Amino acid sequence: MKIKQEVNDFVKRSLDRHLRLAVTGLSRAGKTAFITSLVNQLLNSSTQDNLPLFESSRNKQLLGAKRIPQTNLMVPRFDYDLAIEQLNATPPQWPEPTRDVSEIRLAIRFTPKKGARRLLKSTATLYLDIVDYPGEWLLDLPLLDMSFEEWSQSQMQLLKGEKAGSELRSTLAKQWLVKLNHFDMFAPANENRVAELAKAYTDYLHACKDAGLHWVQPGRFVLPGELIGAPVLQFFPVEIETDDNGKPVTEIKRSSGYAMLRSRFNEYKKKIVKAFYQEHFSTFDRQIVLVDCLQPLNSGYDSFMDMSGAISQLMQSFKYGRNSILKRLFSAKIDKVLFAATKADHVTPDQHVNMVSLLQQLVHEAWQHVSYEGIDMECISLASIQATMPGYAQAGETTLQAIKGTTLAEETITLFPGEVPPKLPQREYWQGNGFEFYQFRPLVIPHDQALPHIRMDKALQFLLGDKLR
Ligand SMILES: Nc1nc2c(ncn2[C@@H]2O[C@H](COP(=O)(O)OP(=O)(O)OP(=O)(O)O)[C@@H](O)[C@H]2O)c(=O)[nH]1
Ligand SMILES: [Mg+2]
Repeated sequence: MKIKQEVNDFVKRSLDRHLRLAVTGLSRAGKTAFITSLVNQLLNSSTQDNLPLFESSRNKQLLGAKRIPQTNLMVPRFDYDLAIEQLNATPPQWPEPTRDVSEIRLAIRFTPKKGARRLLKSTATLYLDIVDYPGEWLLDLPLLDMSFEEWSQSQMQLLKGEKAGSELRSTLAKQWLVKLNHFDMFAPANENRVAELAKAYTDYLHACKDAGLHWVQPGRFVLPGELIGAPVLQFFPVEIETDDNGKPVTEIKRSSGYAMLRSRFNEYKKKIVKAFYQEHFSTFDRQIVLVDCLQPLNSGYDSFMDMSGAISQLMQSFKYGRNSILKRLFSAKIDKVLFAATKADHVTPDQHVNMVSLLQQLVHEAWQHVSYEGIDMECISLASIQATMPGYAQAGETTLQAIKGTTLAEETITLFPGEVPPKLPQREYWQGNGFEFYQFRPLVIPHDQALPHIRMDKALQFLLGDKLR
């Protein structure tokens, strides 16, 4: 009896699997909504039938899922209960914005169907860690290969509007540049003065974000988490003349303001950027990148181009080639990356195809490179938490596809929000045309029902399907 039990335990252990799934996207892309829905769908999977595209759910292999304590005790817990509480409020509300990395762990029990596992007629468990982290952190990767001088020069070009598409930035940067002009970087360092200018620089980065721009560097300045006020987040680019080797032509005294900025920049690279890749990123097995294409379409050309740049930048983190920065830091593990255009319920179902092709274009260039490195990639559109219902509206004689939902101001409306361009739009697209994508509040859902969604099952199939066979 005892031996049988031991054999069973052994078999069970060898069938169990672990997977670390990372969820990222730029601010407001829909990360919290996605994780909340993913956890909710899995917790309800044994009793509800709303995941037809998720093979193990369709085949009734999923026995159930429960939350268990996470193993990484240094990272805050993803607050699933709070998110559900807010979605169940009267009227329902979207979960609060989140600002830092967090994680949650699920144990998913299933009946394996294939090969040896089937013969053993055992059940197995997939331990799934889901990690939520800001996509902005991935925008800092190129810093690792830059000196303070190089970084300063590249940022200055943006601040002064010398790079294509940087007009909006340069307008927002005007005041800060005036302040910088009064800063004598070769004089002995004055910490308070540096802190003051760094604060003004951070305000400028926030102004960029508020204006719909996503590509801000250093990324941690706008999402400081517990590092708020720390000197490692107090530096800024300066205008410096360099020689052919990229070294400043002026002699830099160790006590100068310039030396202080440079050493903080180097510290930021080491303690923040490098540490994130080594401590977090290197542990991920799979990645989903959430992209809100609709908000930049609403905001205009600059915002869209900026988002496009940020996505290409973000893709660099999946370049595992021989000469990549990442290769020097750790050996790659990620084998699947899913790109998902979120909030698909903001447009009519006939526009979902366009959402996917637009997203494919956004990631196209880097896509080719990544698939070359052997990572499996896919683009889909989804709504983690569906807030509208598809329907029809009458415009004179013609019947049009429409969506119906309740706005954040509690007004129920039926509308056709517009067409999503299937390709990267040209500047002219915004002239006259414009997009009007409304925000809707979540639907009222009975407490015992899983959250309504669009294609969460497809995402689950891509990300977990092969681990639950
Ligand atoms: N209609 C609809 N709106 C969504 C959906 N997912 C997210 N949203 C909207 O997008 C907003 C941002 O979603 P979050 O999930 O908080 O996004 P996030 O990426 O976690 O944002 P930060 O934590 O601020 O970076 C929500 O408050 C909703 O208004 C969805 O599936 N459908
Ligand atoms: Mg969030």
